Amino acid sequence: AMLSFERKYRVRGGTLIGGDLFDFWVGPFYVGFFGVTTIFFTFVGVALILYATALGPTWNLWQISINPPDAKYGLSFAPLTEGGFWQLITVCAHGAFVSWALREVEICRKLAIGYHVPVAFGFAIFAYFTLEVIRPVLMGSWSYAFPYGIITHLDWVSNTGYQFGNFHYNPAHMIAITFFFTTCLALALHGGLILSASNPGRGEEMKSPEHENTMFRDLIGYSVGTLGIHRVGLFLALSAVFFSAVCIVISGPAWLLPEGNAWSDWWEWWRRVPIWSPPQ
Ligand code: BCL
Ligand code: UQ2
Repeated sequence: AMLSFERKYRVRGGTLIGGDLFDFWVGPFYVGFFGVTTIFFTFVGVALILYATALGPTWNLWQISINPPDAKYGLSFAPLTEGGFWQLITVCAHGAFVSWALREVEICRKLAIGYHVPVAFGFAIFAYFTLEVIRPVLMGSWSYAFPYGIITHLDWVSNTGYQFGNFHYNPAHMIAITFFFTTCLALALHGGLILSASNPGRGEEMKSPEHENTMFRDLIGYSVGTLGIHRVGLFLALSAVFFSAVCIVISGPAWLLPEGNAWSDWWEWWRRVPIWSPPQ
């Protein structure tokens, strides 16, 4: 059922492609050209996963894995059962994610709102693209990409992590994690603050943003403001994902890593800072 206020937002136009052809809704969902392509890539991708699994050794959900090609195939096409399925599924995944983002764009255009949501989702797609395409291409082989499996992708993370000494010493990984944790801090503060003002006791009135501002002015002498906290939040979250992409793309393509490929050794420059290590 359509909510009473929804009708006036269900306007024609704003499509990027296809004109009015797919400009309609199915129940609550906007369809659009990119809704059709999202369904297409998702359907083909999932069908390929099921087919590759059927040819594989197990239906145990935890053990299913569709692996990228062996290093010997470099950046070329591999036979289906030797990584070819992984390659086709990866194409479908990118198709589905980008279609989803473009469908968000069309909805934003219809509503005449900003593109913040698709831009934000674009950061997630960028992280995935970095893992599965940019880094393997820079390293010369699809074999460096992560496999599609529950346990096996964890094994990949673990192996890749230890391949570079100890990933905790990767400076971009440190920054990414710090942004993830700070995002949680910001959302806990924000969620807590909003609920504290909007859950009045029985018979009392809901409190205003002035109360929200004052809570933090009293506490730390500063309030970032009701709009500001959302800017801070989006910045923190996007930075977390961006530095994640950085941390993995600098692990392998050997621009920054010292001899031996251990991130712990990268910090040698810090030990040599002249303040505590004066030149002899
Ligand atoms: Mg680490 C990566 C945290 C320890 C090795 N690590 C990451 C980062 C993040 C992190 C900063 C992953 C987030 C990300 O990229 O999102 N690591 C982290 C923390 C610790 C930690 C907090 C900790 O110890 C407390 N890491 C370690 C240890 C190493 C290690 C020391 C292993 C031994 N870590 C690695 C390696 C990697 C990370 C290797 C990475 O490659 C990874 C990274 O940086 O990747 C970029 C980005 C988000 C995405 C990629 C998701 C994209 C989503 C797409 C676009 C949409 C999907 C839709 C979906 C299919 C739909 C599903 C439908 C529904 C089910 C219905
Ligand atoms: C705030 C404010 C909100 C908020 C929050 C704050 C009235 C409803 C949470 C407080 C936020 C601060 C001080 C910034 C925190 C920064 C980081 C990096 C965690 O002032 O305005 O609006 O929700």
